[in-house]
Amino acid sequence: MDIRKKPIRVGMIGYKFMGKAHSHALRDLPFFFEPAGVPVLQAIAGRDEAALKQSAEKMGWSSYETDWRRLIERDDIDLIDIVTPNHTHAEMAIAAAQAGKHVLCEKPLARSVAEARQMRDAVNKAGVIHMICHNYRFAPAVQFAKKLIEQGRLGKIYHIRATFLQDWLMDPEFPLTWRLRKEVSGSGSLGDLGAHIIDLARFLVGEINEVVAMLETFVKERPLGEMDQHLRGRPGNGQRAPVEVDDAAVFLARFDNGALGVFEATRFSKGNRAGNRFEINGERGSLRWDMENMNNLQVYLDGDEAGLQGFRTINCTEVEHPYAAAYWPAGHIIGYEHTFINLMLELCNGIANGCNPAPNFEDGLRNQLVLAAVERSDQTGRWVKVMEMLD
Ligand code: SOE
Repeated sequence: MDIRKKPIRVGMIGYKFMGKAHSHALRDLPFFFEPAGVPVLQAIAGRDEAALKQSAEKMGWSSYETDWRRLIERDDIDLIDIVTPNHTHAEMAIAAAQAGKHVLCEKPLARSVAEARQMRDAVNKAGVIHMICHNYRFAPAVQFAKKLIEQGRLGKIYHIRATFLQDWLMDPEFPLTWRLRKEVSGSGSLGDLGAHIIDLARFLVGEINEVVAMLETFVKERPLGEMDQHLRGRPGNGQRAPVEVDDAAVFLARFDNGALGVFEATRFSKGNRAGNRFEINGERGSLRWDMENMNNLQVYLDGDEAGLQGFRTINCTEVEHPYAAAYWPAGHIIGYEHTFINLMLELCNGIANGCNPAPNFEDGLRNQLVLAAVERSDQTGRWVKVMEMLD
């Protein structure tokens, strides 16, 4: 490590799917970029010692703790990275902030507005740097879309249509994984997938003012068990329990700037594995992005001669595209894992330079307010103002 650079000693709580994505990003960050602060993979925490030891060795962590509280108490840790299920986020993030650690937290920030607010207040009170892991913002094509919008190339924005479509939970015999247990996850597809497209919409279009929504749970009961997207874990044990969260969330939104949004987050969209897509229409142009083809941005801009008008595909791997120059020569694409590296760059620079990156806990809270408004609208059958949810 370059000794002129500030080391950022990381303690990560959790070590599974997101643990792998974060560990990889932290390790690869100084390989591709010159961050002002260089992450040091100091320790991970989890409960199962054998699995923890194996993961620490495989992912390159120097040590481990079987109690996350002990990790937070250690004075050789600067940043706590939370990659555990949603019900643990608030307690861990608040304890980390109170111990003076910077905090990175997986999405959704919390299970409720009340928890998210306490988390936001705790990091503000402690004066630590905080960030929420909405990684899709950091795809070069999404950042380039933001640049085009900010440059005014699309003019006034009228519409966003955003979806996050999956199908891995459609089998009614798929067990009641933690993502389907309300007390653990807070909500279903809404918080898991909807939170991502709400973040993209807030980033690209602006604040959502009000929503009207429908939630649906297609499979009302599932066997008890715990499995992940790769079908690893414990299959159902025969005993069944009710599903208390949504399988699908569909809502309309009106933005503060007058734009209209149509959102769909579902786990019941056969054939769609990670259909995280948006289309934005402005007065002078339109943009389209699809995560499964994440290097490309489809761009339509007024000005082309009649007969040649249409969407063009920009492969966002040129030096002009955000983050792209740090990787490979133009045309040599990057993937899902690189969105996390780009996010870690902003976090480590933020910590080293003492300025808070985005999206942070303030964004996490704003996102949570939209999630809550969607739920309230589904329950009441009326339009709900996002700010109503702060009361
Ligand atoms: C599962 O539905 C999941 O892994 C989400 O939890 C992630 O946030 C999303 O990026 C992919 O799908």
